[in-house]
Amino acid sequence: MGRYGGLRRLTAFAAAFGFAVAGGCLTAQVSGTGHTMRGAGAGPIAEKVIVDTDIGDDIDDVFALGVALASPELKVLGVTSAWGDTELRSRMLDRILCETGREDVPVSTGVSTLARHKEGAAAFSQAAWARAGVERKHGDAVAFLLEQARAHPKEITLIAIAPLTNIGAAIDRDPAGFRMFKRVVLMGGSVYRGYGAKGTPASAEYNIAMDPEAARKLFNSGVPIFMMPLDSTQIDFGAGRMDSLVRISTPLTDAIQVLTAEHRLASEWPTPTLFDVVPVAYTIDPLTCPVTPRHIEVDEKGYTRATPGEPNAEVCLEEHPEAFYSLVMPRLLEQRMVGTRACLER
Ligand SMILES: [Ca+2]
Repeated sequence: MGRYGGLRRLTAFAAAFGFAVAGGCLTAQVSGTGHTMRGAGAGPIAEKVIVDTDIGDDIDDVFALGVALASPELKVLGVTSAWGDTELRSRMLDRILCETGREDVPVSTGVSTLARHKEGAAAFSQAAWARAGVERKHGDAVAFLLEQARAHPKEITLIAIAPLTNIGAAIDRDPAGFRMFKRVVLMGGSVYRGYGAKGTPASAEYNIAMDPEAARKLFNSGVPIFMMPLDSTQIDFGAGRMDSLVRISTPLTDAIQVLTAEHRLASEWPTPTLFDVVPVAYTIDPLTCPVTPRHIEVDEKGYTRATPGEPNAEVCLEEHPEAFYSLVMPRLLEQRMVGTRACLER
């Protein structure tokens, strides 16, 4: 998810928790030596992943998807849209995949939750860019998740960067099929640190709080969980790194700039916070966010507390911005993903 990037989220939570996103300048090198991209065929077999995303609200999902697509260590089997206007999210995903020449990656539409909540003006901050894409029909995300899990038993990492509604629905529909996922790596929860600087008490984090029941189903599903909560994901992109994207022009970096501008107009956040990129980076290299076992309980308001008991999640509790950016920045700046077709609705 995101931070409470949109006004909807702000009005819902900011007053309650009084957060202020840390705006500190991080000093990681743009091009580190710790994480270099392995060439095709040079490393181990690529990890099969599916990304479940609420792209279009906050800005971090487009970074997360871009890094996943630009990483030869990952084989993206598909992308599923989650939460809110899932059809429009799928249309946005189609456009990104078209622009980057990755139309081989199938897009499926998740459970719409438009009936459940009112969309605020900022909820789909990137709707203009999304609506310019070509409209078409998509398959059902829940069916796709279960088909893929059964087709590749214990091989797929599900990267969950949205409210967990699709995942809850998949568990309801076919719990044994869902257990065929190798693991879920999620951005979600808040164990000790809430929204804001270190020391801020735990928050009801958005991806969990929007659908706590689905989160509980996931934590009880029996699938190994790797959890990247607010404690480790409030990593500011910063003005300097935004500027570095301006110095090149690829379909992905151009899209990020326009989408960041759209998001800024809607949310007034100056620079992106890369919450959702942390689980992608972790999936590529676990040293970017080392985990420790915890027993996590999800309450009905969406708090995720560490309580005594048998561990049910591996949790990254500290951010590691230097390792994170040494992996992320070369992928953004050195990729040259280019599509060959027109991607806009005429
Ligand atoms: Ca998200």
